[in-house]
Amino acid sequence: MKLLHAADLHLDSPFRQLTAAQAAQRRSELRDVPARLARLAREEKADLVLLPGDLFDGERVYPETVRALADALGDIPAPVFISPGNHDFYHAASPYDTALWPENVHIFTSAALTGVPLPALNCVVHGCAFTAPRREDDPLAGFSAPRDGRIHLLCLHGELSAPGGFYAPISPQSLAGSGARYAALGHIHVCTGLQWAGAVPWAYPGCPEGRGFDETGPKGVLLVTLDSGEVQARFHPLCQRQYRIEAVELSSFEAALPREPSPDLVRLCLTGESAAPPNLAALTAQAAPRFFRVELRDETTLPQDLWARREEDSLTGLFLREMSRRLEGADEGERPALLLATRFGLAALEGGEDIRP
Ligand SMILES: [Mn+2]
Repeated sequence: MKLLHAADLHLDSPFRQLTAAQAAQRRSELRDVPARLARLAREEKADLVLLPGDLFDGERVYPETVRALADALGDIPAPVFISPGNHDFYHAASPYDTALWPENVHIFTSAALTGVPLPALNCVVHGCAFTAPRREDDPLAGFSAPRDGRIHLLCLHGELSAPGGFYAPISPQSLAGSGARYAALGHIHVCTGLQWAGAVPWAYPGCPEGRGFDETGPKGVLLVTLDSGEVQARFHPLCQRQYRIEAVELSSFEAALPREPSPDLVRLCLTGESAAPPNLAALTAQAAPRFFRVELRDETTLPQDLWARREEDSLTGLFLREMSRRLEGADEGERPALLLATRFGLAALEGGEDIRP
């Protein structure tokens, strides 16, 4: 049996960090994820599609987004299960209740775990719904799948953690005690690959498109195969663009830029030594045409030989001694401001050009 497991699409995410035009483009690309997912399900001949929650980012969902999701899922020649999560929790006015959904799509609407038998696959899919933005109980508490020869699968949105969480804290013990053949989980935006709670395999696929620099690298879905006793989960990238964070030596900045424009959203962290702070505005303008979006961070340090001048019997020496003393005691958060202060101070002392932007 082959499963397609995807979660956390977060359709209609606002993409607030982008310009209005870029945000609209990203929302449109995100809206295309269900069609890509459906294509993959058809190509891979998936027997079942499990979507454990956060398909929508929030309450405000464009009608065209709901239509795009429903149409794409209807194009999958296999049963599809949705377990609404904390971002797209089930309620009477939610798209899960108001929209028309294709016949092959089953949406769990109860907070209590419910089993849906699929006799053709000799399988039962157990799932439940968030019915509010939070739930603090373990949706699996006390659950144990009957040993009836059928394949019992879980489709759940929640955090695998100790009790006390706000997002359906599923305890590793209750997962291990569930007797499931596979637990398709949603909520964590990083792909975990296949993990085990006792004898129960579980995974989070992560989100299929990154939406910020906290969601970097290739994003996608899991293709899970269940054969007699064997479970395998294969990550399949589905994203159109990636968020990437890369270090670039200031001295080779131009050479580090890609020749062909990159579709990605990239944060370049400038490294190396520089007496003056890099002109971020100019460098950003230079890099901008090479990426869908680029932002720069200055992580350069002052040249070592400049610090050697702290031995000088001069005002500059006195100033550098004081600043290096402060830098030694500083934590990571304070260092950038102190380095900038050192640069400003040196420029002022040496009569250099005013380096303020
Ligand atoms: Mn989520």
